[in-house]
Amino acid sequence: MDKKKIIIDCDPGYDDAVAILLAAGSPAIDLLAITTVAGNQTIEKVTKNALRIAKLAHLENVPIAAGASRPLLRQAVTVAANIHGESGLDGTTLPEAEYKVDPRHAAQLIVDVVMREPEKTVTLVPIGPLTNIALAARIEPKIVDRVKEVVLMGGGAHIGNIKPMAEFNIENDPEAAHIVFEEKWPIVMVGLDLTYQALATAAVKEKIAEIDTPAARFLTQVLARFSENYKRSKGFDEPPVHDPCAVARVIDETIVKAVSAPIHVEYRGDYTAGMTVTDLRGKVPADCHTSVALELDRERFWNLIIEAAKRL
Ligand code: PIR
Ligand code: CA
Repeated sequence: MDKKKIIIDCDPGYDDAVAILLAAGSPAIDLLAITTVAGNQTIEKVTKNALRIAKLAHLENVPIAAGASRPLLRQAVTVAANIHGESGLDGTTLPEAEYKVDPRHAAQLIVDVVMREPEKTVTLVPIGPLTNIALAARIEPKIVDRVKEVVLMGGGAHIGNIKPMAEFNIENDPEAAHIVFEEKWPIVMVGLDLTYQALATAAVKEKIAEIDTPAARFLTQVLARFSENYKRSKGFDEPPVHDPCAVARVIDETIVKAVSAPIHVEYRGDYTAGMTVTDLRGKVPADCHTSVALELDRERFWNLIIEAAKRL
């Protein structure tokens, strides 16, 4: 089996950590690079977290580059300390990272990897605000044709989380999201419609708690704190574990089913800035390059994570 080559652009973050572990522990994935963006926490904090998660997951040979510390036009990201804590991973223990961050900007690392690899072999997996991806597309427009696909966690066809109709990753940098969605690369939007089906239930947490590996012990801490914070801050009985859904889509597209639909990002509305306007009325233009994930196979999704935790 040919492994799927991916770059993860992230802001860890509890669920970003799960996504990185899933990629690291999946035999179907070849993780070429990790890049970071300010989102759940500041760029300094999320980059440090990425380095430490990578250490835990034996990813020492994967380059990690820090990227945007703020959105393209807007002043600053609204960090999600209510959900992810002051460090971005409060209440978890990780090895100290001694390995170095790549000297390149995240956007440059993305460009370099996509231009180096054969055409249409690299999938971008953005799971934070889209600032680095927009910058990469502007630094080297050729990447748009070269990338195989962009499978992102963000947005939603029917609902938002940070605002009634806007999801955090899009709402933090709507202009960057607009740039990314208007480029003609194939995009799969793995948004809240899908990730609200990926709830860390008590049964799931029990299964992970039974696994005796460093990654599984860390995952148990992650899911415990994520659950508490989602309960306190949003009233959810079980937390939606968003980001690994995008990685799962790359591993096996039958686990995360998507339908073709035009999607545009609203970036000017008083109430709707950050909304991903998804046209699900049915008649899809032949040149439509976007699709929206709507249906998760929960059992197979959690099995992917459990199997990855066993391997790490
Ligand atoms: C999750 C996130 C931000 C805020 C809240 N309340 C919950 C992060 C996750 O890491 C995920 O990538 C996305 N943003 C979900 O909106
Ligand atoms: Ca994230």
